[in-house]
Amino acid sequence: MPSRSRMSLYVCVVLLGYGCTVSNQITNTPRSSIEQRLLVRALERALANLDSRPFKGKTVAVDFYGLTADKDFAKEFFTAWLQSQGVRTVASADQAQLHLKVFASALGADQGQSFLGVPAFTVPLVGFVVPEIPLFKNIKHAGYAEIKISATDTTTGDFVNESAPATGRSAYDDYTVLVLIHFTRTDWKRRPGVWWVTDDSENRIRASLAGRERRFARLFAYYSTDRGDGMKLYYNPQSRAVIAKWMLDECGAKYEIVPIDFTKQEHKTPEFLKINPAGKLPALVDGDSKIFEGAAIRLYLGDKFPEANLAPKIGAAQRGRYLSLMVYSTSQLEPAMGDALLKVQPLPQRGWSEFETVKDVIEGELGDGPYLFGDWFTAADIMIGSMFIWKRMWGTPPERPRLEAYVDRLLARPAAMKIGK
Ligand SMILES: N[C@@H](CCC(=O)N[C@@H](CS)C(=O)NCC(=O)O)C(=O)O
Repeated sequence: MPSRSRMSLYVCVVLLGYGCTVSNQITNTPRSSIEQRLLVRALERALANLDSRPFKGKTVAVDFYGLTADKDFAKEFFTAWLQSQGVRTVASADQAQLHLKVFASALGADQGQSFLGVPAFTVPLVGFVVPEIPLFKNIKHAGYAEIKISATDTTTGDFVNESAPATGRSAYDDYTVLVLIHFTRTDWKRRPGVWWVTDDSENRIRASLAGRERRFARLFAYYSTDRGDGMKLYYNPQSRAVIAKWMLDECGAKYEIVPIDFTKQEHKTPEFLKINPAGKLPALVDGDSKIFEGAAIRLYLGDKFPEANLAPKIGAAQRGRYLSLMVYSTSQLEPAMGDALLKVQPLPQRGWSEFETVKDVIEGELGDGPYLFGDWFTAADIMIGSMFIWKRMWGTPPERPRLEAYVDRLLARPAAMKIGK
């Protein structure tokens, strides 16, 4: 007689064998609270891209047009924003200097879903309903707002100004991941947390996960999403391509390594120069996109893999500081460190500070850490951290203690860059 656990395993196998499905669908639904938040965020971001200066200090009357049920809310929201920008609004066009026609040509939220698992179905004859069992489910919600203002003079009726369309986007994704692990029934133990396991398998799992359960679940999530299949990283283990590889691995990306042999000048062949005209590594090819310069690769991947959460999104308050640190890394830190290691006297006219000053800046940005954005590890840590990791490998005397501790923390990450591998 099969045990209960075996029976349930049989049921799973039978269901998977017959009912497993992968589906992709886009739906439009009445506004859920997620969609409401997405709309408001997209609207805020579109407004942040609008130039209110032509209307500052003026008295305006607003007519708002939108092909959407959310138009009344959007009108009030827009009017409040105008007022916060120092624009006076009045209800009647007679009392206004300008008449603003505001077109919300797009204001909506979409939802896309991909599903891997057993869909809900009714067992024939018995009528028993088996509920949906997701092994993996990825729901992507996206908000979009586009706004354009056309202004006329209320006295003369003359057309005064038309703004360019300002757009805002927002996103919210959620995943369901079911991890099935089968162990023997003997010596079961309940541990706070997640697992029911036997003693020795528990030790093995705990050792390999070591507090990274969330990361483990994320790996499963990526399994069914776009992990960049088909991307190619042109690579040599003795080059800056190891930093690009670190970023790809932190993203959970799927990619192919194309080895480049420097001794055979493979990075100067006509084919490679079509990918990177500078004839250097790293270079990344993603479909029709060819990306060269390490910083560009990190920026590209940070945006391509929003699930990996390695970059503040466009429109987020931290985005500006993030971009600054990304660029600072190659335009100041790298050449300043190069000067120091090669004992070259830096010239301020060349656009970067001397290494000690750069270290002051980075220590200041790091603060109490552990990363440049506090607890949040981002691509900026890969950019800046990789330089100090590389410096340590160069074999120079230890850096300032705070920077050394930062390097230790970064090297403890499983995906951290490995020179020579
Ligand atoms: N700023 C470039 C530097 C690229 C670079 O200098 N790469 C070196 C390897 S670390 C290279 O390909 N050197 C070979 C050569 O220039 O011939 C980047 O970050 O991508």
